[in-house]
Amino acid sequence: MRVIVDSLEMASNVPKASEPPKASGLATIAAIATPLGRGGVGVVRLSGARAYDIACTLTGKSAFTPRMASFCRFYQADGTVIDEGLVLYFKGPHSFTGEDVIELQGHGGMILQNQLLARVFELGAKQAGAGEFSYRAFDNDKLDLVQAEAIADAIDATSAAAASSAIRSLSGEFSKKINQLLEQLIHLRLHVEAAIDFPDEEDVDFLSDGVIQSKLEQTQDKIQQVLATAKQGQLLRDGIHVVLAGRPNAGKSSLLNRLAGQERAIVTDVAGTTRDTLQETVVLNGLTLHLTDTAGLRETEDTVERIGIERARTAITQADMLLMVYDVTRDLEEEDTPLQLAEQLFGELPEAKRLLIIANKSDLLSDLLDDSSSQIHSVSQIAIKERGYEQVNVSCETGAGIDNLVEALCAKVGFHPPENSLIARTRHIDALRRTADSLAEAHEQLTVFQAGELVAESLRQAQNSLGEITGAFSADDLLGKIFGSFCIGK
Ligand SMILES: Nc1nc2c(ncn2[C@@H]2O[C@H](COP(=O)(O)OP(=O)(O)OP(=O)(O)O)[C@@H](O)[C@H]2O)c(=O)[nH]1
Ligand SMILES: [Mg+2]
Repeated sequence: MRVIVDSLEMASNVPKASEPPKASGLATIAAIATPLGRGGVGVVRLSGARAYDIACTLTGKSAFTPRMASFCRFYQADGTVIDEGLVLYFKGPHSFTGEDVIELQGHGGMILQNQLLARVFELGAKQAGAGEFSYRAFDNDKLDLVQAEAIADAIDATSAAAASSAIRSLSGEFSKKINQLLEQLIHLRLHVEAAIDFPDEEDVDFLSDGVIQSKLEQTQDKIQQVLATAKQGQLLRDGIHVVLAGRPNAGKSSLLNRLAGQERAIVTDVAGTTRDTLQETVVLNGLTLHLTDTAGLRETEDTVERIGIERARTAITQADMLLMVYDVTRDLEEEDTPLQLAEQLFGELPEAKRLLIIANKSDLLSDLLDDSSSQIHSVSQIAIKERGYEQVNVSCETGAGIDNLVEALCAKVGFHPPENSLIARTRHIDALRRTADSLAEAHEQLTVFQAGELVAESLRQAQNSLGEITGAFSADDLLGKIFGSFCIGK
């Protein structure tokens, strides 16, 4: 990029538009594209048919060269200078949105940026809505839906792995997989339609000669592969909600602090220390964990503690994963098995895939090994394993076992991101599942009933569901939902 410093033009602040306004139904939009606050540089971005003229009037320059940076002053209508900085011009369709785009790179300060934006509005631009730049890029076929979503996901990424996966999706890797599948489906549909239109051609029954069935099965396999990749991508993007629950004094807050690597929650030996729920997000082994520490579960007359326990119960019902923390010394003394304890605490035993039993204070266990508690321990361990549950022994005091806990957590949710993972959303998984369901239906209609018309219909539905992912068949309300969650200026 070359910086053109045109001092002569800088000196002249006579508003001058160099090109006639282009006809366009869409307003020219503008927004501050960088976070508002103190910063070296702040960017106001414009897109639309009038962006170029607005930049000319704002700077008093008569022309900008596409893809070159020009150093300019930005003027108010009365000729006073608002700020100075670079103007970048991307001529449509060779721009992010596909329209003419101007970027005004001034100084990053709230007052300056707002003054610049207000001036741009005065010259005819309109405030951009959330995600409106990206929507225009989508509308002008510069991006498909998966890529547009990947922009928002890259911005919001909470881990390095999520960010690089989002960038891979943005570069079109995920879309390519979906498009290859769509192509495969379209071929399959053509075969089926031909078999319906030309039954028993040359004594061959296309529906039952096995070719369509094997192509269909190949497509089903591919969908399952993409679904597996997408599930990893969704875990990468969204992480999981983990609730730490248990009796008072079990060490829940100590565990939160251990996992967070800082003294986030108050820890004391007073039972009932934690009253309210407390959230902390951490990234461990590449997986984002949204942790919630809760009040210890017990009967109490204390009003504040009771409200805390109610909140704990709400958090428990909403968790992807429950860590039931128990004090291994105390519960062994009471001859209480961890599964009985979990049942008592949660009303019923949660599903095995949602529960991880954390035996805390294992550093104190050695003092107990000469009594019967070690026996109880191993008996309860067998019961836990037999019923598909898992227990991890930790010491929040020493940090022992914490790595095993994180590994067990990743294994439980099936998180093992491949080297080149791609970011994905619940929406994509839902569409892939519906595609897989329609293909399964098609398979049944083909192999059990040889019902060509119904096979064709199921394949059509499969294609529609799959097409939703990249936006080939997306409804307007879905688009509104997707772009509405973007930040302004993107
Ligand atoms: N020896 C030992 N003590 C621990 C361990 N973990 C926690 N403690 C102690 O146990 C006590 C209770 O710990 P907390 O983390 O406050 O327990 P909690 O489950 O959050 O308790 P409430 O907030 O009251 O429900 C504190 O004195 C901790 O120092 C551990 O692994 N080993
Ligand atoms: Mg606590």
